[in-house]
Parts: sequence; structure tokens; C-alpha cells
Amino acid sequence: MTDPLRLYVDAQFTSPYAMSVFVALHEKKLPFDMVTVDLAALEHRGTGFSDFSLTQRVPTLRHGDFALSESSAITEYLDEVFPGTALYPSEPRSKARARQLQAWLRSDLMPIRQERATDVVFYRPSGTPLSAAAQASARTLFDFAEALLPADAENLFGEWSIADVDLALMLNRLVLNGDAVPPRLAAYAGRQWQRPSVQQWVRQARPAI
Ligand SMILES: N[C@@H](CCC(=O)N[C@@H](CS)C(=O)NCC(=O)O)C(=O)O
Repeated sequence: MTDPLRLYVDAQFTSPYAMSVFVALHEKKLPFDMVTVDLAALEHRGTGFSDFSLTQRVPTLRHGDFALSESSAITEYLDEVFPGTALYPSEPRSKARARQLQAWLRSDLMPIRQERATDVVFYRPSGTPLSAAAQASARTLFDFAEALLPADAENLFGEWSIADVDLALMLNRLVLNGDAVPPRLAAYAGRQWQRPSVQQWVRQARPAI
């Protein structure tokens, strides 16, 4: 009997990082329970959560007496510890590329992340046009994705990987808002969005905001 798994996520279910870990747990078919943290009420700063979450951020995963945050560190941990669907490619260069993509999506593209917060994906679109800076970020995103996604491919690296979900979410900030996205990339993001593990997150009951 393995140690229990508990995933801490934001109360609105809008964190793209929490979504990535949630999808990973579902892909691995691991039983886990999920606890919501009210970030607006600063629950993550209070005693309780901050006692075990070193970064005081969601997602944080508890696996028995081990607690880990930073979504890509969590998904790498899950892939090393548990069998089942692989979350990362096994070939070293593809695996490195998947990690590069994850790190880049989490650290760059700030204008898109600000002007197309994930509320536009999980709640309602924004009526404000993209700024010049966000349009420039979008072009960089499209160039990266076009270079990485082989013609007629379902996934970036042959088999599905968690990087597909992260890229699809970034593209869908634009697609689902009605912003212009190259059709091939929009179609890829749409297909990735239909994955049952992704739909489980999309269909979470969200509080009104
Ligand atoms: N790089 C982190 C980012 C995590 C993150 O930014 N989480 C946000 C929610 S989307 C959070 O907990 N914000 C609360 C705060 O920073 O005070 C990851 O990949 O897990």
C-alpha cells in the first residue's frame, strides 16, 4: 500500500500549474484527494499550508510525509516514482526539450500570461485587445510551437507528454479568447483539450467570481 497522495490546488481551479499536476495524476491513474486553498484569503500564507509547502504556492503535492511544490518538479517526481502512462519522453533529447518547454512556459511570455490570465479559459473571455507586447509574445510562442510540432502530429514528441498539456493551455489562452492563432496550432490545442484527464479539470465546479 503506497503512501496517500494529496494535491493542493487553488479554489477557482484556474492555476495552469495545478492543472498540469492534476492531469499527471489522472494520467498515472493514481488515487488522490484534492484540497482547495483560497489564495484570495491568503490561506496559503497561514499556518497549516505554509508549514509543509516550502514555496507557499499551489500546486503542492503531499505524498505521505513528503511535500513538494513547483509543478514540473512534481510531475517529474510522479514519473520517476510511479508506473503507468509516461509523463515525459524517454529519449534524452526529447525529454530535455519537454523540460525546456515547461520551464519556458512558466518563466516567459509574461504579457500573454497577464493579458490572457487563465480566467479567460475557465471563466469568461476578455474583451480587451492584446497589446503590442502581448502580440510580440504570441508570435514568439507560435514560432516555438511551429518549430516543435511535426506536420500532422497529434503530440510534440510522438507519444503524448505533459508538455503537450502545458503548451495547449498557453495556446488556449488565445484560442478560447478569440485571438488569432495559426490554424494548425489552434487545431492541436483543441485536440489536446479533449483528452479525458484535461476535461476532468475543465469540468470542475467553479465558484462564481
Ligand atoms: N512555478 C510554479 C508557479 C506556481 C504559482 O505561481 N502558483 C500560484 C497560483 S497559479 C500561487 O500559488 N500564487 C499564490 C502566491 O504566489 O501568493 C509552479 O509551476 O508550480
